[in-house]
Amino acid sequence: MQPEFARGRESLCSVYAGRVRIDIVSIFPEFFGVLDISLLGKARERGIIDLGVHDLRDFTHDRHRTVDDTPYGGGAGMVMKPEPWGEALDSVLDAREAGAEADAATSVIVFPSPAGERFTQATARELALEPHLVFGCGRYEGIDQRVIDYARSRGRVREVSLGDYVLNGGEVAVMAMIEAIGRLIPGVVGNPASLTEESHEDGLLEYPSYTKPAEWRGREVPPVLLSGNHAAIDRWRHEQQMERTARVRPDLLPPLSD
Ligand code: JAH
Repeated sequence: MQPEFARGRESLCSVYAGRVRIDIVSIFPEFFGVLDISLLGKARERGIIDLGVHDLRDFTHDRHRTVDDTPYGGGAGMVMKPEPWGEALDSVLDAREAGAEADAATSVIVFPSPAGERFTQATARELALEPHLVFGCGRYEGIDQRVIDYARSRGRVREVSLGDYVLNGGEVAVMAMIEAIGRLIPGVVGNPASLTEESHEDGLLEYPSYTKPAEWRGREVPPVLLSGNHAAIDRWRHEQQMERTARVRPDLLPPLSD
């Protein structure tokens, strides 16, 4: 039996995949409080996205709630211990498998890492189709590798990087990924056309946008946009996209052939 919100939605959007569950494991669960007041907060209220944030330290058993230890083989910094991670992942995945009659094939477990595959709009589109996402936020020098190996026995694991820079932990990366994924889930963003018109959806950077007034501080809106000639406007916007992309992100253009 489908819940009421899903039935109402199907008539509006035939690709609606149903309720999406997102679990986050972090030593800073409070960090994700802003998700309640953002765009995604509305989706949660409407029952489209079901979010669970879990404190990794709740899965420790010592007085100091220890989550890290020194690295085998030596080296700088600390490594996240496997035991709390094993219990946290078991807790989240056991609950899912019991409640949704799901199995290991159902869940995607995402670990943000500077050593992961690059997160792109294509990654966001893939993950927006999944019914269950688990985000594991590492800190320090990373998580004991056996945790990632164990996670592969409990779901499909993706180690993903937002870009070639190092953060202090996965939390900010997860926030960015959830925003990119969440807005692609039907019903989260009001106007679906605004999704496809964004930068990257067609592989080019966006054209520049203007609104009223037609002149501001001596700067005029390009006259073609006031012409009412929609073919000319489409052509101009495409030229702008090509020019911007070639100038700022030539890596996004197809390779020049000889
Ligand atoms: C740093 C765990 N590509 C962005 C990114 C993602 C994750 C991390 N750093 C950068 C990170 C330390 C510990 C994850």
